[in-house]
Amino acid sequence: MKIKNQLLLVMCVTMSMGVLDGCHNKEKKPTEGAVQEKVECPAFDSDSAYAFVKAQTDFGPRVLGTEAHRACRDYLMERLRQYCDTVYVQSFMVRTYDGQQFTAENIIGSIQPASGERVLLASHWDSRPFADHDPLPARRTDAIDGANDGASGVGVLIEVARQLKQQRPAVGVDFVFYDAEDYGPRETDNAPDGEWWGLGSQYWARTPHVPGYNARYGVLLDMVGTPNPMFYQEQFSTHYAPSVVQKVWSTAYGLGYGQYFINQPGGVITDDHYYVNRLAHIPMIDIIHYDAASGTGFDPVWHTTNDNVQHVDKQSLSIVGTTLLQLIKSEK
Ligand code: AHN
Ligand code: ZN
Repeated sequence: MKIKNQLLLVMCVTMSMGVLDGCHNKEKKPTEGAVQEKVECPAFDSDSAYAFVKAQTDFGPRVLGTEAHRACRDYLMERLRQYCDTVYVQSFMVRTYDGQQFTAENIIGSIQPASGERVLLASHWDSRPFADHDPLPARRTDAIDGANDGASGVGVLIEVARQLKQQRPAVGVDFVFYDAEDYGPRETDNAPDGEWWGLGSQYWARTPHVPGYNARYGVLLDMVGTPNPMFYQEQFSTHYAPSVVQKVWSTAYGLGYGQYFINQPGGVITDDHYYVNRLAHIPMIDIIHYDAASGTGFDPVWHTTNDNVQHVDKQSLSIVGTTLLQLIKSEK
């Protein structure tokens, strides 16, 4: 239900930044499987990434229509202006399953926007308006902090952007923070049929920030802050973008992260990457913690009031961020 469609283009203010020295990853010999060649890369700083996660949750739940949502939008734009060359904001109206209407905003930061060779990195930045899986029934109408569910991926990506500012990639990179991912119906809602999750990515995939936008591939992060994460190969990812799954999992393996990036199929998850694959036809995968034994398939704090920053693990952020930096630096 598009009532308004604004596209704001904001040029980035150039900041003077110190230049970091090269690679901090030790060379390691692969023992099995196809491993991507290691390239020089900047060091992902997990304290910095964690601070970017906490800065988001400090606003409170970033629920559509709230002041925290507006304030966090401004914060994310500021961070992208600092680390990217060009920042875009897409404002559009969404209608949620319960008949409400909200302004939603996708926030995009681009490095080397003129390059025709691009990689898309994304996460959602909104937080769920209700903790419908909370163990305490009385808390199930509370909004969630979404430290893992939303903020973790965004925090990793801001830190990746900060590192790439210090060591420029050979390709263009777009950081896309999708809004309105997590306003899907509760199991107890009698929702009308419809595609109620991923509203921001659906809008973006139909109306990209740059007309005719394309990328070599995309990587979505969702719930990457779980301690000892288990990144099984999500099945829409394997279906639509098998070579991207191979590339990312072998890159992680080469970095010594084989125990976290598990070479086995995971869930079938209707996440933002689904719409990017289906509607924009850009091959995109989802790096998402999956635990078949947890009941929900996700982290135990998923969609509860316990999804707060204390449950976000710095090492998990580092595993994902280091893998992304290696991936980007291997693109020629
Ligand atoms: C469903 O469970 C329908 N979608 C998972 C997408 C999601 C929700 N990611 C974070 N919160
Ligand atoms: Zn969620």
